[in-house]
Amino acid sequence: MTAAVRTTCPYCGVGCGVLAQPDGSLKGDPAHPANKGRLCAKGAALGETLSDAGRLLHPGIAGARTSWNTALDLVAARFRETIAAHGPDSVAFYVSGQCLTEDYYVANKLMKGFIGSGNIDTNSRLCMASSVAGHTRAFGADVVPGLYEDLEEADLVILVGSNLAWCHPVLHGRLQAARGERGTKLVVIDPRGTATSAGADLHLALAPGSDVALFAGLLAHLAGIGRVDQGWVAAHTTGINEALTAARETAPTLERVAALTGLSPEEIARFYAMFAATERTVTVYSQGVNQSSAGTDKVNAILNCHLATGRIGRPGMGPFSVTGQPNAMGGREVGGLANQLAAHMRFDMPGAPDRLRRFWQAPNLATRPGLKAVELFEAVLDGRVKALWIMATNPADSLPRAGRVRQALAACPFLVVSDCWETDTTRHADVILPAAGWGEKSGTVTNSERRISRQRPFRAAPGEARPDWWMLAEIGRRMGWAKDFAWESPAAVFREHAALSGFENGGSRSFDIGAMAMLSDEGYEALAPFRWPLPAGATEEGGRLFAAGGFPTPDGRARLVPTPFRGPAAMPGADYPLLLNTGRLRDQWHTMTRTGQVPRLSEHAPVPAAALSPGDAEALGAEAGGLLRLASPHGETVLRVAIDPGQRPGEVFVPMHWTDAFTSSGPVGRLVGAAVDPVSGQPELKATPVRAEALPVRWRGLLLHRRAVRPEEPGLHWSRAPVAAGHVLELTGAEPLPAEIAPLVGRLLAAPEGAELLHIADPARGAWRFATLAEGRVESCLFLLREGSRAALPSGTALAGLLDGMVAEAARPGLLAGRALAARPAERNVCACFGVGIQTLRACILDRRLTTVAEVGEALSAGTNCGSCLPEIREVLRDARAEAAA
Ligand SMILES: Nc1nc2c(c(=O)[nH]1)N[C@H]1C(S)=C(S)[C@@H](COP(=O)(O)OP(=O)(O)OC[C@H]3O[C@@H](n4cnc5c(=O)[nH]c(N)nc54)[C@H](O)[C@@H]3O)O[C@H]1N2
Ligand SMILES: Nc1nc2c(c(=O)[nH]1)N[C@H]1C(S)=C(S)[C@@H](COP(=O)(O)OP(=O)(O)OC[C@H]3O[C@@H](n4cnc5c(=O)[nH]c(N)nc54)[C@H](O)[C@@H]3O)O[C@H]1N2
Ligand code: SF4
Ligand SMILES: [Mo]
Repeated sequence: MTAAVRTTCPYCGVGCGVLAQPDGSLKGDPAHPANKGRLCAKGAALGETLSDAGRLLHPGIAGARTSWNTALDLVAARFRETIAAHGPDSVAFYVSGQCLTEDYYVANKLMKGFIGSGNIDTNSRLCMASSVAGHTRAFGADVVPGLYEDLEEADLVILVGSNLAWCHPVLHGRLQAARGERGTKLVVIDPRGTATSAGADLHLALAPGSDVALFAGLLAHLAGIGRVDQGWVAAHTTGINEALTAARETAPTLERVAALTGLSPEEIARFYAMFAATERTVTVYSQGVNQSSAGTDKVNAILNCHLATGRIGRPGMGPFSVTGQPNAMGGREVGGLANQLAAHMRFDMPGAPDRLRRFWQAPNLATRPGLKAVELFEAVLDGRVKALWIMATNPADSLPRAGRVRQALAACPFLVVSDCWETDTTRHADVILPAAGWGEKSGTVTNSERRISRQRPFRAAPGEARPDWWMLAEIGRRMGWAKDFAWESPAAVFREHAALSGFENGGSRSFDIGAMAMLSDEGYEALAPFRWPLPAGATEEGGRLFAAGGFPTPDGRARLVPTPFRGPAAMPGADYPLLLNTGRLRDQWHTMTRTGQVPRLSEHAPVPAAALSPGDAEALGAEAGGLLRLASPHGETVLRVAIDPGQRPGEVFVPMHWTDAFTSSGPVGRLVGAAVDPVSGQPELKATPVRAEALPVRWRGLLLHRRAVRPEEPGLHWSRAPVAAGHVLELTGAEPLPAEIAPLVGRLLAAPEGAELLHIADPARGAWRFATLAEGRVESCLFLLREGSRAALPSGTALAGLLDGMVAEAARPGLLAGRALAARPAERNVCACFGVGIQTLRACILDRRLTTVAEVGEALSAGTNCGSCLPEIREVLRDARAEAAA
């Protein structure tokens, strides 16, 4: 590589541009409009995920290596046979918002146009389906009307169920910078106190699932004080009376809203007054809204308020659904959900199926929607679906009732999985197809503001890994549709997708990138980020939509939708008295196949923990760092305890990231219920009743190992984090250490044959240290402490150095006592970009009397790169100030 390659970050839907430089380093692309050079901690650590180690390198059948030809022939044959015997609805694809648009287009065309079933669904069902349904109900199509600039040009930004500081850090950084300049007010609506709410002017910690009541109350309030924009509403909408009637029924008074939401009438009144008084208002919403059994109504309750005030599509105003995955939007554009067709066409749109049939010359176009994710896996379990291809998603961890999903995967007569790494899902596959990953494949993604950007390759795919679109096209050809799946490049797929978006469109469908239908291969290579719509002949990229109406409905008007209130599908009761909320942490990405390899990204939160309010922790007798057994009707797990004053009493929060590969706790998805929204089919991932029980801690330990070992000891809780040359596992034992510890130690150290064992035992103090050496290198180290011991464990990072290099003969006696092992308490990283830990930060702030984040940045660089840690730095500053004053 001689010139820098412009590409796009593969993580969140902000869609930041990344420059891969000739020297192999990566940085934010200053020319990309989404990030203008900035990256968050995850984006900045992308370079550390590019190792070939651990990648799937060759196709495999039943665990044995095979050739692409054999694997593809088998997949095509088994799909053909299954369809011949049981019909097209007996097969399915389950794909992902992490597929590129070109991959997605081919998958959808193959399933809906040629196989002839609607059975292609995507993990976007768990993510954006309620927004898609809400947009479609209100606007007539799945369209985000605004732009990122609107967050900077607003006077009031409302974040509903969004932890923007951690989940969309660069956009959050843009918002914070704008607040600094124009004093934008920020309201955060989230049951939990988060890094995002810490910086807000108003945090409404509402009862889980009560958003509809809050926004219905807002609509009724706006009407009550005459803030409805009557002229705009009359010209561009229908349904206001019905929506208002329903809103007034749900929320006749502030007191009623207060009763439903658990907020005080004063807080609610303050929020309503801010909304009513501020023309330039943007309402951003994310998974606290979508992942709910009332998700679609939550979306429409928000959209109703913007439509009623005509605050849409103008600078600094509008509802703004931020997307999670890098190509959540692209997947919706190609129709990757089971209830969509392609290019924003739907089964229920007059003329659409026929138009698509003609465009594709499809022999067998699906005539009705297919199975949505949760139903799809039920159908696999009960045998209706007999052949399934899973691509770029890890449902064994990320679907609700993950235990049941695993039963379905195990029961599936023919399971194909394409991924880049081994996962809890690939373990069940009959055929594994190794996928080219980020930095290796070529195509496009669409971010939250409708901007289409290129992902470009800058390194060779390892082994025989190939891009997903190629695998799908190969299967299409091998199933007998050679000319329909004949593309030779992603550019050719993109042209077809663009042509379809413009085909017989004439302004009837918002998604139109017809201008790209004739793009040359060179043009595709050079394609700069642009926003849709961009119809044939357009000279300017798409901007804000709907300020002057023109909605893609038959009458051109938007719909206000009545949203009667209902709470979560299952509420806490005697058996399951707490409510489980799940979501994201700052430095991990989903099931950790990539971010879980990067030491500095694991430092922010090295172990999965269940966050409890101080009151609940006390009532349960749970202590920070102790163990908690959590159980729901679907499964149970044991996790470490974190005590968080930001937790609402009665609620537990558990991050979604950890899997069986990283912890004995496994995925929290095992506990999560599968109630779905009746309109969108999106599961309620944020509200499952659970019960909790504190477990005693009998001993603690730390295990350093070259290999990613998975101890299986009864009563042992462990979680693993990567370090430079291996892994460090935190161990917590709920059963007493055996009197004879040698067998346990042997199993944990798992040393190779003939390894040398060093040990220091101090049973009187309840402390033991062991190391194994093979060929002059440390293989593993184990530190054990009986509960109550006054000794301390070393920190994982201090230990990590032991895996570096050879250990000289003379150094062996000192190995386990050496300075490297000084019992330094582990320091949690605050700034992942510059590796600044919490102790260092506090010490420096107190020492040098720092008072602002700018001063901290100057002193330590902390917070000066991506800014995702600024909320935490502010908190440390506040605490330090309080301490200094006391
Ligand atoms: N670091 C990081 N960033 C990511 C991802 C990641 O894995 N890691 N994933 C990306 C993806 S795919 C997505 S979809 C986005 C998700 O981004 P977000 O939606 O911001 O993230 P979550 O943590 O899932 O949930 C947001 C908040 O919803 C709150 N919530 C729960 N129930 C309710 C409720 O009833 N009402 C309201 N108002 N709020 C509620 C939760 O307490 C939580 O703080 O993040 C993207 N960005
Ligand atoms: N409890 C709970 N569950 C949740 C959520 C929650 O908040 N709580 N959030 C839900 C949401 S919003 C989402 S988006 C999902 C995410 O859940 P998943 O999609 O299951 O999570 P990922 O870990 O992102 O899985 C992506 C997989 O694709 C692989 N991969 C990466 N690049 C490629 C590629 O180019 N090709 C192929 N073939 N594979 C690739 C990765 O190695 C990884 O195994 O989780 C959902 N599940
Ligand atoms: S905010 Fe971070 S994760 Fe999201 S696209 Fe930008 S760099 Fe990637
Ligand atoms: Mo998502």
